[in-house]
Amino acid sequence: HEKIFLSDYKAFPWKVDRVDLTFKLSPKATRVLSRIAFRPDPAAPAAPFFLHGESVRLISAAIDGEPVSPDVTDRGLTCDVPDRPFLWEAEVEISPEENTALEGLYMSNGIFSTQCEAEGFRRITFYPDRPDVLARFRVRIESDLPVLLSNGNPVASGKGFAEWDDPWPKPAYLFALVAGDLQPVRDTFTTRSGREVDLAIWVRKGDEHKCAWGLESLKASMKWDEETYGREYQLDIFNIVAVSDFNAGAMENTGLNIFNSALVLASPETATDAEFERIEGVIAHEYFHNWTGNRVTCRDWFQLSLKEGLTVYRDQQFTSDMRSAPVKRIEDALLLRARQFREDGGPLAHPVRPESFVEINNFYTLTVYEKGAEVVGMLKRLVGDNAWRAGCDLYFERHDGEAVTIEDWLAAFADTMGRDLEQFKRWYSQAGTPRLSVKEDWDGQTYKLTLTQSTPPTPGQSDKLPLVIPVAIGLLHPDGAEIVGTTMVEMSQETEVLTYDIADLCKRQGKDVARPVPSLLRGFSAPVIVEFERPTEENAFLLAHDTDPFNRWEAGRNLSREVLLKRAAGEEADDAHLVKGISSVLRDTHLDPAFKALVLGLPSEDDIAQGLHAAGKTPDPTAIHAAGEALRDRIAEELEPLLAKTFDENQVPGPYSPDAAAAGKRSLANRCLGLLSRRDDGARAAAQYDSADNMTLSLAALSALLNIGKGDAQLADFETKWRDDPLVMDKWFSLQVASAAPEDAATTADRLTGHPAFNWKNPNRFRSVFSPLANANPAGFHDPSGKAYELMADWLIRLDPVNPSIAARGSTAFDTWERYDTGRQEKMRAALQRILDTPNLSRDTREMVSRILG
Ligand code: BAL
Ligand code: ZN
Repeated sequence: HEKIFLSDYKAFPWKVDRVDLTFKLSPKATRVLSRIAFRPDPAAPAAPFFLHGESVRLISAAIDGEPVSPDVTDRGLTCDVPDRPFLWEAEVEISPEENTALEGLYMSNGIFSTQCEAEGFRRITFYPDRPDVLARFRVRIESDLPVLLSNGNPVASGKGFAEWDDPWPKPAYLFALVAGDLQPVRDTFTTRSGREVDLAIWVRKGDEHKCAWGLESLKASMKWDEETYGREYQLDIFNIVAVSDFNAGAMENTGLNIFNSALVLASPETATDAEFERIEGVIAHEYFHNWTGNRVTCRDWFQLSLKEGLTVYRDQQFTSDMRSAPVKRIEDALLLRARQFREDGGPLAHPVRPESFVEINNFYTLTVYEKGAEVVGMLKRLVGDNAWRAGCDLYFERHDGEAVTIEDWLAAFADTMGRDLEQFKRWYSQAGTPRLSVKEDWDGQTYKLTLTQSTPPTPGQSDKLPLVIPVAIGLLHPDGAEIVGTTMVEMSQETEVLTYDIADLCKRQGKDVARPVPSLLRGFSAPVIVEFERPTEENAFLLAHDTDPFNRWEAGRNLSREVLLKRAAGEEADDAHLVKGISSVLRDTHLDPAFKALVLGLPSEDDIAQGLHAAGKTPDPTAIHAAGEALRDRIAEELEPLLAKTFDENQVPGPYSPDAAAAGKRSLANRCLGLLSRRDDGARAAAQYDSADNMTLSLAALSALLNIGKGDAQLADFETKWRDDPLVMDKWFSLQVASAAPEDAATTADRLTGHPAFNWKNPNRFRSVFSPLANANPAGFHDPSGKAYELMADWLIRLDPVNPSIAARGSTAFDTWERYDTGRQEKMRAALQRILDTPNLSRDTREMVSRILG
């Protein structure tokens, strides 16, 4: 399988003026007629005429009405073409029903649906399937199905057909088509220039009551993008379709977003608070792509983060504005550290803009998305709010309707600011998580901080250069007050020394001269790991006094992390500061319940494994799990009355609302419930399960029960109640794997794969068992028996020929093998080798497993 390189980029030698497509839909044999107007592009280098095409059967082709016989391979076709504008016509046949990979046109539960990003359009017809080829699409759909949708505006319809026209040139990856027996739930939005846009979410009959939140979120997103970025929507119609078989979360096709039903359908009875928040964020994300991705798109797939990092950053800003900014920042840092730092520190590490790939589907990663968003956030911190908005405006103005690069993006800011961003650009090309080590010097008068940056080697990149790192720093006086407020230090050298005349500062503020306590990387101002050994007392002090909410939380996290790191390595650790700190936070009436809930959450087991590995130790997942369980027992025992009081005080009366305040209270109460269940034998959880009128409460109660080895009756009740709701049943599957005792995790997952409702070809259901096995139950996945490794490999091998992209993604379960003891390493490598040795393994999985094995 050939590797594709960024450095090999060449423009396509033709422009496409128009694309006319006719679909004669049929599950087994859909005919697609294409009429494409090509025109030579004198600015592009000459090359043979090549159209991508995979799993499409060519019936006939013609140029300007004359039949032609192109050379067809399994990747596309070449053909002799005239040296002037010409009309290409082709008829092909495809089989949506046999398309289990869910790329191109496929069937999901009787609905025809498409997924074309990144390279799915070539499974629909022969086409220059690359994002820098933009064209106007007109689409005719012929079918007896009642609802026939495509991008843009509806222009004609009648019995058995509908026609759509998208006036905005777009790359093929944004093409979409949906046909089926769907019901619309409608609303409208009036744009700031006074145009009325018809909104609809299309669902299967019976799901109409789950659309209100999606529509609210969509309207809020449209308004926010007008107010925050001055970006207005251009079409008269915006459709969202919910489909139950979908590889990813959602897709931003112009005017016709297609969503995994899990990320759009919500009712209080079926979706948790976290899901409401996520749906709001993903609806916003896909909507924001209208400008960052669709109207200004990517020149090639190496530039993926140009649209994804920026759009994630924008959806993070949106959620911060709709909810709590500090809470959102902590949630984003948690995700980044848990998943992106893991990726960046292992065999799959790659830059935000990769330099090569075999299968682009394998690069829809945490690095491209989440680290990409951090890079955008750093850019904003460095240029400041005004230049940020001016730079964005310039970017949109310059490039509307174009396919561009990271260089074009940065040039908009360089030109706005008159500032060179060449060094900053290294964030896009250099992989690995930078370390920021900090040393203090104090002579009784002057306080010095020495910051040193370094980035460890990553596969294919041994030498690293210094980055531009915005480091937000504050200093606290030991009396708890701030003596230096948040200052943004722009680090660009390997080492920077910051000097503070503390004697003078203290005198001017009427304080005793004393060594200050530094609050570093406030607000998580850069995606780096701070290496700074602090006495436990100092973390306790910052947990009580830091004015920066992120670092206040971070200080609490440092306390629990220190205890867990030591205990998981078999060392003694005193947890008195931690318990006292949690107690003070719970008692503090000024703090937001959502924030308190985050402080009550302990670091994940993978986080501790990462920490031990970074310290040169071999993590033992079983010991890490045991340390976490013991610490939860301790906190529950020490703080039982306070937890009970907090639980009682954070009950939310009245009808359910997914707003941030109510969700924050439920989150805190549910954290307390999890701990209290260790003391009351599950009495409160059982009562909550019985009385719950929403999924947030019932699922938390069920989880609390399963975590203490109880809950069989409730689990059975849950199944009876929800057996006809697949999205809720996904939670039922997941929870059992996540909360299984480590030694039972593989057996539980194996048993669940035998459940009659385990439809493994449905990505959500497959993931409902295997994602928690890989991610939520590390001690179970790494059980020394190796049973979970075996099970995972068996299922990835089975899934690969059916859905390669999901199988390839699943293989990341093994990307930490290098961290562990030789016994586990050998078992993991054997599992990976077994996958690699499978005949006809997909390009997707082969690339991933080869990279993981190194
Ligand atoms: N473009 C793929 C789905 C998303 O990131 O929005
Ligand atoms: Zn996106």
